[in-house]
Amino acid sequence: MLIRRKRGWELPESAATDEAVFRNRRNLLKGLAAGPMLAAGLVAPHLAAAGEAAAGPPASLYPAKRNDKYKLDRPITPAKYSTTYNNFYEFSEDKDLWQAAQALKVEPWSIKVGGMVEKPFTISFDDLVKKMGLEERLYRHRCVEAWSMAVPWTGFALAKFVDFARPLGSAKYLKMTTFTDPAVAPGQNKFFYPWPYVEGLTMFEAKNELSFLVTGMYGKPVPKQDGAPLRLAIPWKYGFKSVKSIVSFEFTDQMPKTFWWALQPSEYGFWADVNPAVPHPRWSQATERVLGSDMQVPTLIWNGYGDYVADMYKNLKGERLFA
Ligand SMILES: Nc1nc2c(c(=O)[nH]1)N[C@H]1C(S)=C(S)[C@@H](COP(=O)(O)O)O[C@H]1N2
Ligand SMILES: [Mo]
Repeated sequence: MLIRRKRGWELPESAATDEAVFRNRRNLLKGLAAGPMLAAGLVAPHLAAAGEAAAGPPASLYPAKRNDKYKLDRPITPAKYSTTYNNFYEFSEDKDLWQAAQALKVEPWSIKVGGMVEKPFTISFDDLVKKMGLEERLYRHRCVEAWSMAVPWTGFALAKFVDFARPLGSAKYLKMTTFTDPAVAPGQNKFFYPWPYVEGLTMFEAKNELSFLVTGMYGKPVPKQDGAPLRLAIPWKYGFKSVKSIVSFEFTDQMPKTFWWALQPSEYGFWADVNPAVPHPRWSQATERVLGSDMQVPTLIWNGYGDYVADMYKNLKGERLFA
């Protein structure tokens, strides 16, 4: 008889790492591990506080000017929570992976742009940042596991990057891929995951003004555990669409087989737009836990960004938009 092994992704996050447990574990770590590790010089002191791993030379570009158009309806999540409670399966299925993620080398970092474009090219992260320029935006982030945060991201509009990449008119989707390096990312040795992590958007979505490529967080380069040096922020979709540590952008006319969709199609689809009325097969999406507190707040359709995005979906009613 086949004995089915329980895998990390089969647990709702709330069961996998209850935050109280997580906090206790952190305190334990602080008391037991961090001291000796700091003493041994294994962890830079500034990392021990909030994992503020810096990426690359453009540090001088921070903090970037805030674009005040995008307002929050709640306080900014303190960095000590959003930089120590992460989803990054390349490093771990647990949330306390920020130390493990420091193994990622983000400099130099090159980015491939290809597929249905006028001319494929490779560009360094540093050059790309110089070309695009940076701004800060306050966005909410809603994980499919029913927790949320509110973050000042630094970066540039994905629409601006799309223009720069010069896709062909026949391109329908943008496929984005995370690095592959099992030597630094132990999760990538787990064969049952469909590595590398791939995400995708339709061209309409990619060009929506909210779609944002992130290089920074809290006015500094984005920490490794949060997706350095370049990640996506798509605030109206579940968090797994916001792919981290991107190395490739490919324009295509085929809907990309995204990571979670490939792994568990009955639970995670391509669209994954936030909707409190459509439960996950194993839990409700009606409310969300505010990261860093025990507060539950109602979840909003499109995570509250309907004014910006609802029109894109008017003619897509037949699609499974909300899962
Ligand atoms: N490459 C990669 N990108 C990823 C993930 C991942 O495991 N690997 N997790 C996703 C999920 S489920 C969420 S909620 C966000 C979490 O981002 P954060 O750790 O900065 O909060 O990253 C997304 N991007
Ligand atoms: Mo998530």
